[in-house]
Amino acid sequence: MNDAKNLFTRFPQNPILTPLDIHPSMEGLQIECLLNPGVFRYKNKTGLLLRVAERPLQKEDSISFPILNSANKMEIIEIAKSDPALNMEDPRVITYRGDDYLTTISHLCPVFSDDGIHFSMMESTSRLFGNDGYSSFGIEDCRVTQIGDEYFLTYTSVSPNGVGVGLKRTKDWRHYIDSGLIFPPHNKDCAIFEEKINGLYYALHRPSSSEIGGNYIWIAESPDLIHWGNHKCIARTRAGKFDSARLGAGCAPVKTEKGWLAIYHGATKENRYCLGALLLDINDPSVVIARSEHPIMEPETTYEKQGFFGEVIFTNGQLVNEDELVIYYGAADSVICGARASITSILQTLGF
Ligand code: MAN
Repeated sequence: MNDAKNLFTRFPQNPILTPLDIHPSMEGLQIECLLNPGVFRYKNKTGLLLRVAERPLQKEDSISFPILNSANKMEIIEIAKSDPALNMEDPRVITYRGDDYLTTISHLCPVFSDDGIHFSMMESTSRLFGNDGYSSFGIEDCRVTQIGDEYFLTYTSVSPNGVGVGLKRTKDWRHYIDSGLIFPPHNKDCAIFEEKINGLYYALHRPSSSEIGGNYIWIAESPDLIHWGNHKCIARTRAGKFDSARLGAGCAPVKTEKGWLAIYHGATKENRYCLGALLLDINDPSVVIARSEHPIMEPETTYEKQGFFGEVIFTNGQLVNEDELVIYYGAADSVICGARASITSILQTLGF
């Protein structure tokens, strides 16, 4: 097996999008991070569904962050940094009086490009926001699966009820049909396959537990994309490796002659996020044929090592052009980047 740690060639233009490229969703908020885009093709353009993380301009002595209140209105919570009940060790999360909050609220914003490098918003499309008691802390990290002329959006829905997977669908990136939560908390990183296998839809997902069990990749099947069952755990964390603390699927696996190729992220307990690959049986994707021993991409550049949350490469969207896999990814939870690799070279690292 090949030990290559970086099979991907990064776009020379990286980062291709930063918070300065998008305007905030409302007055009083600023964009802190752009990250983890879903990817799709629409009207001969490349589309990215960006995760836009916002909060108010921060003051010296306090921390402030937005949440959606019970009337679905944005409300700002402000806490003095001197308050002993405040824990802000993790830049992403605040614990206050025993309750967890996020330091930013995320929504999803579609942007489009003719060349896959320069992206901008399109007048006729609209952003997606949290809109209920299951998304009052925002919606994040959306995978986009195209089936026919319809796009299925599976995203992380965050609220005091927990972190679950929501499903919306659209045909025009303007009108969205909401199907509610398809996987209840705690679950995220849900990627629906782009075709049926033996008459059923399949999805990778990531339930987790702080007690027995862990942050593992599971697979489920469904007759209708709404009701999911026959859950099986297909990839667990591995001590001493790049995926020792948690792992989660990228987007819809790629169909190859050797099987379904699924790119995933693996992290250590120090929160270093790298990419790996799984090869799944073409007729029964709950069977793992091969798995990366080493990362196929790891944080290397300054924009991946330093940012809102450094040492992170996180992908949940890609395009396939014959043998070329183009991934778009969030770097250091701050900016959007792209990279390319040949599918053949990834399969070689898996022993094929
Ligand atoms: C979480 C994910 C991502 C994020 C990483 C790194 O696991 O949900 O949103 O990019 O952490 O912070």
